Amino acid sequence: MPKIELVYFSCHGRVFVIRALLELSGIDYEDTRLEWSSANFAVQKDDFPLGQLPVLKVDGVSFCQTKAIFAFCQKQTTFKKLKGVESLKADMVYESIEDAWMKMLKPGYVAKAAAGEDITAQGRAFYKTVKSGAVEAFTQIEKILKFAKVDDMVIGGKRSVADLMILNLWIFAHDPRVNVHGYFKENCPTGVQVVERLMQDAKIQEIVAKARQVRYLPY
Ligand SMILES: N[C@@H](CCC(=O)N[C@@H](CS)C(=O)NCC(=O)O)C(=O)O
Repeated sequence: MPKIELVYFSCHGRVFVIRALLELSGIDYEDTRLEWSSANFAVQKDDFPLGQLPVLKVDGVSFCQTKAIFAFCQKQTTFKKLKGVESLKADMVYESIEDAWMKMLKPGYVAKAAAGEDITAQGRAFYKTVKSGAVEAFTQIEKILKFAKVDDMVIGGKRSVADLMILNLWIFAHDPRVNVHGYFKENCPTGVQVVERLMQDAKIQEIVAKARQVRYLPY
């Protein structure tokens, strides 16, 4: 097993599912968390392949790009292997959730950029805008879960990254700044069932309890 270090900020941002994957598979890795605006990040920025995070160091060699890191970590998991169509379905659900989530986030980034220099005003604009897109996003997620005939697991009997993506959205919705868990509950009841099923696992409960102590985004 190679020596793995995941370098990211001290928030969930792009890596909640990646950290959860590694932890649930019992993979020993160094979880390096830098402060968003810290001297530490500024000093190391030039050492990162494109000056951004996440970066995965494998036996000391750095790699960037969330999707590439995710794919690598997915190959290391101890999750039951999915068959062809199961894998297609899990990926379809995962990608659909990501699309709906990005559609909710993007106008928030536009509003944040237009809010001027004040970081508090930026945060306010971001979260207000994101909140206004939450019902549509969760309704869309429910639609794909229903289409995929999900009950309480995306692939019955096999945990997949699609289940973790739903948990990721649930954690995002419960972040006190985002605060859209009521919309999640109302508009994505199948997602709630998936989270409740995941939460029957003590390791997931531990991951969730720890995750809820951490901000989702740095602003
Ligand atoms: N395409 C890259 C984008 C990475 C990215 O935008 N990282 C942000 C944090 S989420 C970052 O490092 N921002 C700090 C900076 O650019 O100085 C990926 O998917 O990993």
